[in-house]
Amino acid sequence: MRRSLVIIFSSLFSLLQLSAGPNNFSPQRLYEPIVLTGADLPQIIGINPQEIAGYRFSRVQKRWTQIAVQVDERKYMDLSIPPGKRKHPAAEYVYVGFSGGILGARLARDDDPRFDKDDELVFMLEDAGDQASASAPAPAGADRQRLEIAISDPVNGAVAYVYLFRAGNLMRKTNNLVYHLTDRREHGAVIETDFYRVNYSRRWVLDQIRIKKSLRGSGEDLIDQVKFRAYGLTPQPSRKMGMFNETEEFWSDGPGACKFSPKSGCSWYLGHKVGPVRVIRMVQGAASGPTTSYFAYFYRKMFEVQINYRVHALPNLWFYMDYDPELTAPLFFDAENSGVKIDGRNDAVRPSQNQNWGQMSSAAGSIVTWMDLQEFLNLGRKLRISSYYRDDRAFNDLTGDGRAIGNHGVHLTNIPDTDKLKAVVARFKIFMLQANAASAGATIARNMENPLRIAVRQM
Ligand SMILES: [Ca+2]
Ligand SMILES: [Ca+2]
Ligand SMILES: [Ca+2]
Ligand SMILES: [Ca+2]
Repeated sequence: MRRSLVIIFSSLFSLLQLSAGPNNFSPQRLYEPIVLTGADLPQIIGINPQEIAGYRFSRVQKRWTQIAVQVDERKYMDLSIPPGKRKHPAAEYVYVGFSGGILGARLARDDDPRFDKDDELVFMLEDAGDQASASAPAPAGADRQRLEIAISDPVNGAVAYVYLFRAGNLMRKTNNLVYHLTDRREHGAVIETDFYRVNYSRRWVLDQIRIKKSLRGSGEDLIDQVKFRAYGLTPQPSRKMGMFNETEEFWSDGPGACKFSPKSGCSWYLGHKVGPVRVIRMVQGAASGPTTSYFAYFYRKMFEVQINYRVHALPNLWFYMDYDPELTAPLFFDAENSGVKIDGRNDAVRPSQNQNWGQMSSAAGSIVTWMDLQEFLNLGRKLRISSYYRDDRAFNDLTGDGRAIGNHGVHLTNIPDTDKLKAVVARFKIFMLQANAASAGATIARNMENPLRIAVRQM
């Protein structure tokens, strides 16, 4: 008995060794995309993006399987307000090939229609496979030459491989991604993958996150809104404006008047792109920060928001999650607190020195938020970032449902003037987890701090 168990274990072990593929990465790692620029892939600069095809190899089956690969062409553009006048200077890499949007034809195509050094190539780590020997014949319809991309995890040493081939007339593999514009004036939209669905009711207002049954969620909406506050959490007396603060709704088109955008609004829509691997959505402007931009990237089981921040000096800024009051027994976790009841009654949470992750787990699904505010920290010693937590059904911050449910995020104070050509870049990522997930934020934060390593080799 014992002997046969040993045999089973050792043959399992050799199978595991044979499949060096994505099985050896942590489940949280497999949420990540691999984003490479042309500068990372000089071997394929100059080829037509339509001709790039990606494959994984199975050593057990001795077989290639095509995977979804996306090329997003980019160009560096002047986005100053007013255009060319440099009162609010800005220049940014923007994605081209967008439909609609205020920049119109300027975003229609890249200056160089081939794959160039600032264009991005994207695929999912989850789709990677085993290493193929140089003598393995190319897949049908592809050139013999190939580019081997080895992806390794510095946290646990796992390795997996993706191969790029030049192939003219293949059908291309895609993930199932949907972008559906629901409000033309405010650019509301639904974005959907096989595993989750989010809703923007307005340009800056993200007000639904639903985790589907395929990821062991219930499909119910988990959040009230993703919230931003400038000046005060609630309106504060101001000599010029009366009672005043700014919110994610103000940065959409009001209530209140903004004079900065070309259409006298508070922000405007640059466009969106749906590709085989990810959806990109771009918004520019946040009231008196008219060159602040909000880029969002939606992948299979997570999404990422990048804020390019350019604003005059600001005394107070908050960014936080606010949950749906109907969730069943939700719990909050961060680096200092574990299993705090989100029930609309305040909790004695320990402030987190390491404010970069938070988690909400509920019977309808769980999410981990992770933030990178390093470029804000680099702005000098006067600026302070502290963790923000508030669970108080009697507190009304005046957007959404009027209750503070498990609010967690950050409070920045004494932000200096950043209204300059080069933005202060902040990123936050939202990972979708199954119902009642155990605390996973520390693993995710460790992964984010130890990014995957890439080695490229022509064969
Ligand atoms: Ca380009
Ligand atoms: Ca190009
Ligand atoms: Ca509570
Ligand atoms: Ca609320």
